[in-house]
Parts: sequence; structure tokens; C-alpha cells
Amino acid sequence: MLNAKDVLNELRLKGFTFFTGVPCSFLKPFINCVIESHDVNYIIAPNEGDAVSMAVGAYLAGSKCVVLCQNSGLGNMVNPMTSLNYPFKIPFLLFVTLRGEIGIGDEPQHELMGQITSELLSTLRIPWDFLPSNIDNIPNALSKAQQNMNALGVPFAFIIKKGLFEKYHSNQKIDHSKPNKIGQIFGTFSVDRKNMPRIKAIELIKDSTLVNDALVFTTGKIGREAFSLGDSSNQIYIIGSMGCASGIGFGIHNVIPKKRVIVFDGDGAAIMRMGIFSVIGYYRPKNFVHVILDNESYESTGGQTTTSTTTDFTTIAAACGYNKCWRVEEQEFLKQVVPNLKMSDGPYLLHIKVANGSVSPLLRPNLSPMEVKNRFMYFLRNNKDC
Ligand SMILES: Cc1ncc(C[n+]2csc(CCOP(=O)(O)OP(=O)(O)O)c2C)c(N)n1
Repeated sequence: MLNAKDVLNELRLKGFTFFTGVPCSFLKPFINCVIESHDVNYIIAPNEGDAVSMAVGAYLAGSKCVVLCQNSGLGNMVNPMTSLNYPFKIPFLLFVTLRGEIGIGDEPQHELMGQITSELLSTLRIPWDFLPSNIDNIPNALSKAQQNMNALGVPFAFIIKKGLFEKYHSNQKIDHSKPNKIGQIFGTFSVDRKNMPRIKAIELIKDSTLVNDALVFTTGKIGREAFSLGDSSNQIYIIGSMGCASGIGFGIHNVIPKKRVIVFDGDGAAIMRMGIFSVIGYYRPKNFVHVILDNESYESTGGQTTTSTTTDFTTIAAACGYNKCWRVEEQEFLKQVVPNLKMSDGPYLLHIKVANGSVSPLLRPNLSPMEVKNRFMYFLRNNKDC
């Protein structure tokens, strides 16, 4: 059996300091120990996919990350692991439990996943092993995992069987002292509005940024429009992993909180992973700007309608705890709003109604995802304190 503190200590010695995930009872002693160890960072994830996106952001900002989850949550990770970690070559350590292991007797909802956990990891081309049950074997196992991650640039998974960890005495209490503060909302949308071109909105915000700001663009045409306006090392164009840009941006901010991070999201993408609003509102990152460019459609895939016409992102974000939220439809109002985003009293949300359609010709980043990532990581490493 393993002692949670001993395992965490071995991880610390190997430099793993950023933890996130969704709990599983098989991991209870270890997760509780991580949460209560204040020299490492544990971020509560709304789902396992967002845990991956936050770990990716933290990795970009220079942290070594561990994602903790139940095997039932593996499905929630498949999209970012295939379309984000794989093309950008971003590793993390995954601790995944084995509910439903053949022969142990478990609840019916775990039966199938218990049979296919290792197969699923192999299908995802994620090297894996069982976490050793003897602490003496943990350092070597971690070294092997690290070598794999270095060589392949993909996650490495440790499968965790029932009863692997000894009981851990937890003192955790839910903290009700944190105020449930509802943010301020500014601006309104008119019924007969004429939405501004999306590229104009991106341009106005980009023009107001400083060279040290980190800009994260969601998948699809938003990133391509940003690239068309001008490329630079403080910009990362996310591909695939729809909805993950906000989690990635939050992960970056979490590791280097002085840095202003601006996420450019689409309405479809924001709706896909709305759980992250609750996380951002809970942790209240002060230099975090979440821009939603709302064309009321999935424009990148042909302009099909989203459900955003009846979704008020500012009310949702404010209710989750974003500090200041704006509804913007006029370019003049956008110009007035952008200076407010530098006041370090975020998180901020900018819900901008933009016209459907994109600029023509629309360029594509002429760098590979790995080149964009390496350049962006270099930028973050050399601009940590501003
Ligand atoms: C998980 C996932 N589902 C579907 C897609 C296909 N897809 C790529 S971009 C896109 C539309 C994104 O819509 P939105 O965020 O509103 O941005 P817009 O295209 O309107 O700029 C879709 C559906 C994807 N990349 N990933």
C-alpha cells in the first residue's frame, strides 16, 4: 500500500507542482493530501476535459502537471488529448483509477470502462503502467514516465487499482467565508443592432494590448482572423479542442498571475465548455480577460445557428463570480471598454455581438502547432513578471 504523503513527496522531488482533476473514491487519500498540501497547486476542475485544458495552460507557463481522475472521466478527456495534446506535443502525468476492474465486483456503470481502460489508453497512444504498490518502486516508475513524456511529448498514465492508498486523515472543510460575489454588468444589446465585423472586434482589442500580454485564440476562424491581422510570439492559435481556450488561458494565468491573459472565444466554443465559467469565477484571476465573439453561429463549420441568441453570457459569468462583464455591440463602446481591462480587478468578460462571416482571404498560421507552442512558451518564460 502507498502512503499519500510519500507519493506526493516523490512527485514534488520530480518537480510536479500543478495538480487538477475530478475526484474518485479510489484516489480519495491522495487527492485530499494534494489539496491540503499548500506547497503544490490543486485546481478544482469542472470535468476531466477542462482538467486537461488547465494542465495544458499550466504546462505552457512552465509547470509540470498531474491530472487526477476516475476512469469514467477518460471519455471527457478524449477530445483535448487527441486534438490538443497530440498535435502540440504537450505531456502531463495522468493518475486514472480502475473502477470496474474485472474480478473485484463494482457498480454496473463501471463494468465496461473497467474492461477497456488500458485498451482505451493504448488506442489514444498514451503509454501507461500500473502505479506500483511499493513506495520504493515509485521513483523509478516516475523516471520512466518522465522519459516517455520527454521522448513522445504526450501524457503518461498510471492506472490506480482499488485500495492502493492507505487511509489519509483529512481536515478539509468547505470554506463558506469566500463571498458569493456577483459581478457588475455594463451595456445592453439593442433589438435592431448591426453587429460589427468580427475581425474589427479582434483588431480593436489587439490594438489595445501590450507586448507582454498573452493572447489565446480559440479553434476555427477566430484564430485565423487573428493571424491575418498579424502574427507574434505572444499569440497562440488553438486547434481542435473546441471550448478549451478558456481553460488553457486560466491555466497559464494560474501559474503566472501577473501576466494578463486574454482569451478570444467563440459563442459555440464557450457554450461547449461552460463549466469553466464557474471555475474562473471561483478562483477570480485578476488579470484574466475572457472575450466571447458571438456571431450566433458555428461560422467555422458553415454558419449553423448556435443557441447563443437566448444565452446571456454576461449574466452567467457575473453570477459565477467574474468581476466585471460587458455587453458590447458598438465599436465606439468597445474602444471605451478596453482600457478597463488593464485594471487588474478581473476576471473580466466581454460579450461582443459580431456579424456572421469572416474576412477574405482568410490566412492560416504558417507555423506548425509545435512551432507556435515553442515560440509561445519561450515568450512566457522570458516575460513572467509583466
Ligand atoms: C469537440 C469539437 N466539436 C466540433 C468541432 C468542429 N468545429 C470546429 S470550429 C467549430 C465552430 C466553432 O463555433 P464558434 O465557437 O461559435 O466560433 P465561430 O466558428 O463562429 O467563429 C466547430 C463546430 C471541433 N473542432 N471540436
